[in-house]
Amino acid sequence: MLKLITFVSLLVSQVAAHGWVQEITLGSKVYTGFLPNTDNAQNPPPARIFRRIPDFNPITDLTRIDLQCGGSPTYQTAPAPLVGQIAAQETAKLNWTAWPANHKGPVLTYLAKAPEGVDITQWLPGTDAVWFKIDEVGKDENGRWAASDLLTAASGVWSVKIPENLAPGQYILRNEMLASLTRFLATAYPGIQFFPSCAQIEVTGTGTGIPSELVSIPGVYTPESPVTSKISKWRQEG
Ligand SMILES: *[C@@H]1O[C@H](CO)[C@@H](O)[C@H](O)[C@H]1NC(C)=O
Ligand SMILES: [Cu+2]
Repeated sequence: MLKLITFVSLLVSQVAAHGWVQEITLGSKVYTGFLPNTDNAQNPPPARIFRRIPDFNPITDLTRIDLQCGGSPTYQTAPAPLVGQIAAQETAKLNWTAWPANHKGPVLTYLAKAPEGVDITQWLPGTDAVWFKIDEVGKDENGRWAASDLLTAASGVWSVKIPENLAPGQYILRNEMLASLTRFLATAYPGIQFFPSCAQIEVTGTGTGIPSELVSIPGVYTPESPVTSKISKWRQEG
C-alpha cells in the first residue's frame, strides 16, 4: 500500500513539473534560490534571500494570500532570513528551472518597499497596497510568449532592470510567471496558473523615485482583468 502511494505521488510530481527560481544574480552577486524539493526536506530550511515556497505547484485562486509570494492551504508566506544587495540601474537575473513548453503566458515583475523602520526580514505586506509593477512582457510580434518561449530562448534566465531613479531601501522583488496551458489557451480565469517568486533585496543608490500608485497582492487581479480574462489576446504594452 505504501509503495503504491509513493509510486502514484512520484508520477503526479513528474506530470506537474513546474518550476522555481534556482538562482538569482543581483548585479554581479549570485544567490541561491529557494529550492522547494531539497530545502523543504531540511528543518529549518537553509537561509535564503527568497521567501519560502512549499512546492512547485501553481497558485490558481486570485483571492488567496498565496498569490503574493507562494503558498498552499497548509503553508502561508513568511519573510526570509537574508537580504540580497543590488544598486539601482543594475539588472536582476532570475534563473528559473526548465519551464514546460505548454505553459504559455506573460511574465510580470513587481516591487514593494518595506515601510520605514521595518526590517524586510520581519515584513509581511498582507493585503496592503504596497506593490508597483516594473516590468511586464506578454507575446511578441512573432507570437512568442514571455513564458515559456522567450524565457527558454534566454536559457531560463529572466532579466529585469532595477529602475535607475528608485529610492534606496529594502524591497520585495516579485517575479511572476502566468501560465495558460496550451490546450486551454482561449479560456479565461479560472484555469490560469500563477507562479510568484519573491526575493528580498536591498537597493542602493541616490534615487528618490517611488510610484504613488500602488496595488495590493492579492487584489491586483480580478477575473475581469485583461491579463486573466483575455490571456490569449494579451500583448506586451508600451
Ligand atoms: C542556472 O542555475 C543553475 C543552477 O545553479 C546553473 O547550473 C545554470 O548554469 C544556471 N543557468 C544560467 C544560464 O546561468
Ligand atoms: Cu501547470
